[in-house]
Amino acid sequence: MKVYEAQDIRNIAFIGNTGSGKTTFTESILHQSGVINRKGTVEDNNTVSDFIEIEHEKGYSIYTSPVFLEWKNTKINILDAPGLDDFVGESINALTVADFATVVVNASNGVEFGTDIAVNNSRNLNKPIAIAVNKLDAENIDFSELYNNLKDSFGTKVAPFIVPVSTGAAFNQVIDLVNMKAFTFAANGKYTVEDIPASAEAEASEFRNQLVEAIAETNEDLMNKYFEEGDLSNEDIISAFKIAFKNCDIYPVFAISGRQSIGINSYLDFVVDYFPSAKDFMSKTTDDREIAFDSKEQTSLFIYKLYSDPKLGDLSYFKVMTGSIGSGHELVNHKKGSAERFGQVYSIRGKNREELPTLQAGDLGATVKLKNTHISDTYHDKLFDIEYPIIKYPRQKIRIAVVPKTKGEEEKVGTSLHTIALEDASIIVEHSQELRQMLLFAQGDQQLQLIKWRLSNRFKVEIEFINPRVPYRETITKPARASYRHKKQSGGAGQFAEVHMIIEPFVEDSPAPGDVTVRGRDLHKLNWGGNLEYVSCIVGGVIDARFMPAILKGVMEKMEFGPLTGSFVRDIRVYVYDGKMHPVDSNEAAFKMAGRNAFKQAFVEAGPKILEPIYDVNIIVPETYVGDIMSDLPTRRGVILGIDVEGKVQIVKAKMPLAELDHYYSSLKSITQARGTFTSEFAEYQQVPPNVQQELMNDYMKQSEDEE
Ligand SMILES: Nc1nc2c(ncn2[C@@H]2O[C@H](COP(=O)(O)OP(=O)(O)OP(=O)(O)O)[C@@H](O)[C@H]2O)c(=O)[nH]1
Ligand SMILES: [Mg+2]
Repeated sequence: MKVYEAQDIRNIAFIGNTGSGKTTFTESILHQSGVINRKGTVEDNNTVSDFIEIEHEKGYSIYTSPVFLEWKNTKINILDAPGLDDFVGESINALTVADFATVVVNASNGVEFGTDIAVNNSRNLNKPIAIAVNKLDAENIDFSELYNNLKDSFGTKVAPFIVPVSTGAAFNQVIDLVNMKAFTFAANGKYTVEDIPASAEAEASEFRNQLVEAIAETNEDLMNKYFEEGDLSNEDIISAFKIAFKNCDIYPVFAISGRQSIGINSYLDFVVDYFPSAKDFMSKTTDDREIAFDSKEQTSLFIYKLYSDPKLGDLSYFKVMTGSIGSGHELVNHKKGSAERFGQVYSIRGKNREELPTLQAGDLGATVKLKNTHISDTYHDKLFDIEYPIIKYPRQKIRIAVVPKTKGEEEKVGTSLHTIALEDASIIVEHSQELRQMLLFAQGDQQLQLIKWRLSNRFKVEIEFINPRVPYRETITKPARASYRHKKQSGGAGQFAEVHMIIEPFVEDSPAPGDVTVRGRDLHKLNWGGNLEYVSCIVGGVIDARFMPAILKGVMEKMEFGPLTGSFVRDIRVYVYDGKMHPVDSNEAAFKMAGRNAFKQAFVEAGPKILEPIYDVNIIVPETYVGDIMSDLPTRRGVILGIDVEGKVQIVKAKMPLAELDHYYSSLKSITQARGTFTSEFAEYQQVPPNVQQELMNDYMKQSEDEE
C-alpha cells in the first residue's frame, strides 16, 4: 500500500447498539474492497475485527478493532467499536481519533439504548454523525416508520440520503436521493445505476424533499433559494452537505445490509466522494490551539489504544496528529519527558498489520514495544512543544472489591490489575489503605467478567469479587466530659498523666462551655474530611505546654480508629481544661495514653453516630420505567429529589447511600431490561438509621473478636 496524505484519508468510528451489525458491516466493506476474498461471519468466529478468543466465546465485540482499506485511491480507516455499554471506553477511544462516526442501527429494532449512547457520545466529542440503517434484508421493516423514529430521537438534522426500494428478502435496490438514481446490487455486492422504478418514484421524491429541507435548514441562503424554487440543485446540496456534515448540522442516513452486502459500495462511494477527509478537520491542544493535520509540520502523535498479547506483542495504537512517523524516528513522551526511538510503524487490520515506511498526519497506525506509555499520551519531536487533551470516560457505575482465590497472591492481583487498567483506561484500580481492600471501579458486569477472564488467562491468577467496604465515618451529637488518669508503677520510673476533657460536635464559632477559659485554638482539617479543633484551656500550668501535643496525638490515634466501627472520626472539638502531672513520672507517652483514653470515654457518652457517604444519583431511563424506578428507590434508602425530562428519556434525581449504590447497577439493568443507566457523584456524609448503626456495630464487634 502507498503512503497516504490527510486529504486522501477518512477515519470513521463504527458505533451503535450491540448486535446492530458493525462488525458484519466492517467485514462486508473489507470484502467489497478486495482486502479479503472470503467474507467471515460473527457466527463462524472468523471476522477480521472480532479476532480475540473471548470475542468468539461471547459472540460480540469487546475491543475496538481498527481496519484499513483502499477505495477509489482513498485510505479508509474504520474503527469497529463494541456496542455494549460496558465497553464504552473502547468506543470513546475510537471516537476520539475518528473524524466522524457512523452510527449503525438495527432496522428491526430502530433506535435502541446503545443508539442513544452512541449519538450522545459523538455529540459530546463534537464528531459528525452518519447513520447506517442495517439489516434491511430482514422481514417486517417499515423504512418510513424507522426514519421517523430516527427523526423523533435525534431531531431534524436526520436526513435521508440513500433509501431502500423495498426491504426483506427482496432488498437489493437503493435510491441515491442526491442524484435521484436507483442502484441495483448483484449477489457479489456490485451495483448498476438505473432509473428509479416507477413504483418507487412517489416515495423517493417525498424523501428527496426531506433531504432538501434538511440541507436548506443548515444555510440561510439555501433556505431562501429553496422557498423560491421549491428544490435545490445537486451542486448546492453537495457543497452545503460537506460543510453541514463537518459542523454536525446534518446526519445523513444510508440504507444497507451488511450480511447481504447491499448498499456497502454506495456507502463507500459516498464516503470518498462527499465526506470530509482528515485534512478538513482540526485537532485541539490542551492549551486550546487548533492544529491542522499537516504532514509538513514537526511530528506529534496521540496514543488512543494499547493492547498486549503474546502473539501480537505490545502494541501502541496512535493517530499521527502532525508531521509523519517512521522507523528510527525519536520522539519525546510529553508527560514523562522521556525519549523513545520508534520501531517499525504499521497500519493495522484486525490481527494483521502492514508495515509502512511512514505514516502521515491524519492517519492511524501502531507500533510495538513503546515503553512506559499510557492511553492519552502525546509524543512529539523534541523541540515541538504540544500536548493533546486526555480522553475522558464516563464515571464508573460499579464499585467492587477484588481478592485472590489463593491467599498470598494479593500483590500479583494488584500488579495484574494495574496492567489491565493501562489498556482499559475506563476502569480505576485503587488499593484503599482506609478500607484495606483492592477496589475496582468498572463500567459494567460484562467488563468485570472480562477482567476476571484476562486475569485468569493472561496473568494466571484467579480472583473473586466481594462486597467493597464502605468508608463510614463516626462523629458525636452532644457534648460530654471525661477525665482519665494514666498511672503505672512498675519498679523504676513510673508513668503518670491525668487529663480532663470536654468534647462536643464541631460547629464553627460556637461558644466555649462557661466554666473554661480558652488559651489557644488549633484547627485541623482532617485528611478524611471534616475538622478537629483542639482547644487548650489549661490554667496555672497544671499540664505543661510540652505535653499538649502528646495529648493531641492520643486523640488523633483514636480518631483514626473510631470506637464504634474502627472508622475515621470527624467534626469534633476537644477542650483540654484540667489535669495533673507528676514531677518525675510524667512524660509524653503517658499523656498520649491519657488523652487517648479520655477521648474514648467521652466519645461513647457523646451520642456517637455512624455517618455514611451519600451520593447524588441521576437515573436515566425511558419514560415507561419511571414508575418502577420510583417505587424501587425507597427500598434502597433512596430519596427522590425530582424528575427531569430530556427528549425521550427521563432523569430521576435522587440521593442514595453508597452501601446501596454498590448493588444498583444490576438491579437497574433488570428493572429496565438493560435500557437504564445512571451517573453518581459523592454528595455528603449523613447519619445512618439506628437499625443500620446497630448492625454495623455488631458486625464490627464480631469481626474484632474473630481477629483476636
Ligand atoms: N439479517 C441480517 N443480520 C445481520 C446483518 N448484519 C449483521 N447481522 C447479524 O446480527 C448479529 C450481530 O452482528 P454484529 O456484526 O456482531 O453486530 P455488532 O454491531 O458488531 O455487535 P457488537 O460487537 O456487540 O457491538 C449477527 O448475528 C449478524 O450475523 C444484516 O445485514 N442482516
Ligand atoms: Mg462488533
